[in-house]
Amino acid sequence: DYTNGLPDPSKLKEEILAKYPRKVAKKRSKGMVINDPAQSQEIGANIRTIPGIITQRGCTYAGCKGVVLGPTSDIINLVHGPIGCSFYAWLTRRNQTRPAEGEPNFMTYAFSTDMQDENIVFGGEAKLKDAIREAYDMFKPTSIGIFSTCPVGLIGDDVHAVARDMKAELGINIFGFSCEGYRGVSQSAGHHIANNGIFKHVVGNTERERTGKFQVNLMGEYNIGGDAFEIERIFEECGLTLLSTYSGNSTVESFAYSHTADLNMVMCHRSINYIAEMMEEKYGIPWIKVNFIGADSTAKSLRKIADYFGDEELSAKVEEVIEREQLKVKAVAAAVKPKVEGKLAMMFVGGSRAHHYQDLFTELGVRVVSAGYEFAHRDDYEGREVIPNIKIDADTRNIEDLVVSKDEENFRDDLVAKKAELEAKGYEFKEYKGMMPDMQKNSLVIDDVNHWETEKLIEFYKPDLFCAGIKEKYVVQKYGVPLKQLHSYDYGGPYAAFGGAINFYKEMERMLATDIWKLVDAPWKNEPEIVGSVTVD
Ligand code: CFM
Ligand code: HCA
Repeated sequence: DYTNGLPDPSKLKEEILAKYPRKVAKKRSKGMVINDPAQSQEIGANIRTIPGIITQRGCTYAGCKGVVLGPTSDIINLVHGPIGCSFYAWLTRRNQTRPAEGEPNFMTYAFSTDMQDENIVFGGEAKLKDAIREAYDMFKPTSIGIFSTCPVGLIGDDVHAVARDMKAELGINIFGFSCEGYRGVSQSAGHHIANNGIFKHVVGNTERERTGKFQVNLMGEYNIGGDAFEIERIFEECGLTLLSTYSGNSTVESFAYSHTADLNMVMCHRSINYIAEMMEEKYGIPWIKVNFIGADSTAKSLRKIADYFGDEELSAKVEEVIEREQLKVKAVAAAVKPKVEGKLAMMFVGGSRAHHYQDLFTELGVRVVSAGYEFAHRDDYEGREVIPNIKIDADTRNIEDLVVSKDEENFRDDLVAKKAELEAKGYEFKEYKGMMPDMQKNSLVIDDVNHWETEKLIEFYKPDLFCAGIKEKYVVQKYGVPLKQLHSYDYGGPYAAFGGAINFYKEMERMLATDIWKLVDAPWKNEPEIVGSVTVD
């Protein structure tokens, strides 16, 4: 309970809301919840940002091109639009890849049609076709994805028709995404569009002979700062065969045969769950939730995977790896914890990490006083329900019992309503837990936090650490509060799995066990306006 020794967050909420016009205050009020894990609370999430508010959110194009398809090395991701959308998305997400010997890596390039005024006026389809031909001639890729930016949607270029024509002309896989930035309320819409496109155009295109006893896909692990490399190491040591990762250190080639896996493991709450659900429905591959952020969560997830397969040898191997790794992890935690315990942290990140990274802080005894997502949906906050772990008939692949509403808003309610019915038929149920049930009473949960609220939070809590992204970093640091980027990890990482936990603890020691930040004075306190002068020789 954070009331103990900490100011009452309802005062802060009141103060923030008092500044807004009445209608805005009403809307923002729903997005700010004083947490009580014992209650079933609702939060306003996945709601359009009010114009004029400085949000952290990104756009649909960012979610589709940058997030989901971005970390895939063997596809040419061609942006159809003016050059800015390409240039500003070029290598800004810190995902890494290690292509196999002789395999291409197109991730370091920025491919764009570089539309000009005349293409906006007269249409850009011809230019797009030329760009595809040029990219094909130069790089001979096996697939090309086309990403629509806002102007493309406004002028009505048909990227899907172009993709079909060019696929016929060149004989490689070419597909388009209507992921114009303005669609939806955030990058979340872009994830969904990307999922649908990959499922339709890639998944199931090839078959593959079995290469391991336990074949798995890892979904929602994007290899930021090399996270996937550490997870891959652990899987290998446990004897799990990783067919494909969506999409960190990944290839379109592996997406194409990923439907031959035995199990999908879903890590990110909000970017790839759609493919997991579609694969379950079409191919009968069950999915479970996992989390490899935090050493204890990693151990828990490995045990969950072993339990799923119910194989003694695998379980023994998993226990061996956990024991060996935890020995190293616990030694570092024991050294760092006394130096950082009791410090206050807050985190506002994406649609998943603001939840998962709390496990690392718990391991160090750091208190998370406030947290929120940029674009997550209500489930990712409130989720306390369990959803069925469907046992699918291997022969008939019969999953008819699962057919519930496909309407995303009602999906979970329908599942819950069906729970008793399904239980009676022998289905097992699995956990799908959001952030709120995992957070302390009276912590402040805020969706789509904005610039003004961030300032108020800092003044109110005077946190020892703020976790967010590049847009917040320098403003927060000028307040004398260190900011750790949980999107890019700044220059650090990996932070996933056991080796990652050790790196994170050490980073927290560097950032929290020092008073240097308290010496920083916001420059605008003394000098609200900086007047510069330029001398030209
Ligand atoms: Fe999933 Fe991600 Fe996240 Fe996300 Fe993102 Fe990201 Fe993120 Mo930045 S896929 S929701 S859209 S875990 S890019 S790797 S860090 S906001 S919390
Ligand atoms: C995105 C990508 C981003 C941005 C990170 C940041 C990422 O949303 O388009 O704002 O620092 O992780 O790279 O989330």
